[in-house]
Amino acid sequence: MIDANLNRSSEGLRVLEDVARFLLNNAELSQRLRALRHDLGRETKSLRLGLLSQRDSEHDVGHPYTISPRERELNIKTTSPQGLLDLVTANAKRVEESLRVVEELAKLPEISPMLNSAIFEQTRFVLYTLERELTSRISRRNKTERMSGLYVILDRQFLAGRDELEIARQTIEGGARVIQLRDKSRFYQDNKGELLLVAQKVKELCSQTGVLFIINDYLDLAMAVDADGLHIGQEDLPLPVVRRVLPIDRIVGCSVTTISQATKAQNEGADYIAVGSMFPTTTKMEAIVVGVDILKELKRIVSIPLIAIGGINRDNVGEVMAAGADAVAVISAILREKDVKAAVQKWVSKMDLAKEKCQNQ
Ligand code: TZP
Ligand code: MG
Repeated sequence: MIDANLNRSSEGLRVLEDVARFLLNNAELSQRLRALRHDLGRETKSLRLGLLSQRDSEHDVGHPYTISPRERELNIKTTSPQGLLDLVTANAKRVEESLRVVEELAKLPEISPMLNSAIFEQTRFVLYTLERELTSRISRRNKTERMSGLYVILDRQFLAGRDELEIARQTIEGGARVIQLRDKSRFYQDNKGELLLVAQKVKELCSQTGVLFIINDYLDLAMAVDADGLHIGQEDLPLPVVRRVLPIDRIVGCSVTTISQATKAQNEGADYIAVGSMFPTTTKMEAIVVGVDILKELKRIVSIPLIAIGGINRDNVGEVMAAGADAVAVISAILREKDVKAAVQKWVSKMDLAKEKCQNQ
């Protein structure tokens, strides 16, 4: 039992470690998982020869080949993971359960002199936290992978009386991939109930069409409407606080103007960053023009998606994409158009062309 369960736990840990390393590109998580696997190996090193000499896999009644091929096939069909999230959950549980078995065995008087039960208990608790972090990363990755193309910010100020839902519909039909609801003039500040109704309708439309739905600034609204994520700036609630409050599968975007703000945001768990202003803009009065070149530098330094923002129009969007933007966020250049759908369509084809050009270079 000890041999089988130590094998189970180190194998399961290796699966989790490789998911963190090769699929999530997360050095920190994969190192923590590796450290756990190595610690366990060290703890049980002195038992290794004894355990191996007791091993008799061929006569194990649970050996996979003791059951019929048909039964085995059925087993594989019913227990196979449906996706990465399933795979991680199954392996985390495998490790947690096998650690628990060794922990209980280590309490027996004939085993306790050789194995310290408390070590297995501690490891199990470390893994509970790691399982949560891995699950959170994977469920958010399903969203951040969609963070590309055109990101349209719906700000009431620029709607000139038009209906948010109608403009959202046109934006989506035109081909935008992300919609953010923004209330910079704080029109809805004292009327959150009304904004909630608007947000619910836009969110419903986004869910039906597979478009990401982000709320700007208002954490309460993002929670109430179950948005895909929240976007914050440097003066909003701190990122770690937002991260702690939001459900683990919701994304957080952060506005930055410098390299150090960008690395800080990434380290604190931002899922994407909005960099800008790329060019002069009259939309945000306090905007600092940081220029396009910062994108090239950030591309080398951070691994989360980069959203370029500020003063972007159809003439300069190619330059922004060539510099490394994963997505482009726009307010005025789209919302000032009468025919929003047609405007978005033109943007999307321009961006597709620019992307093709980048890939051919
Ligand atoms: N952050 C930096 S610039 C900016 C924001 C929100 C305004 C972007 O609006 P526009 O009209 O696309 O320049
Ligand atoms: Mg803000």
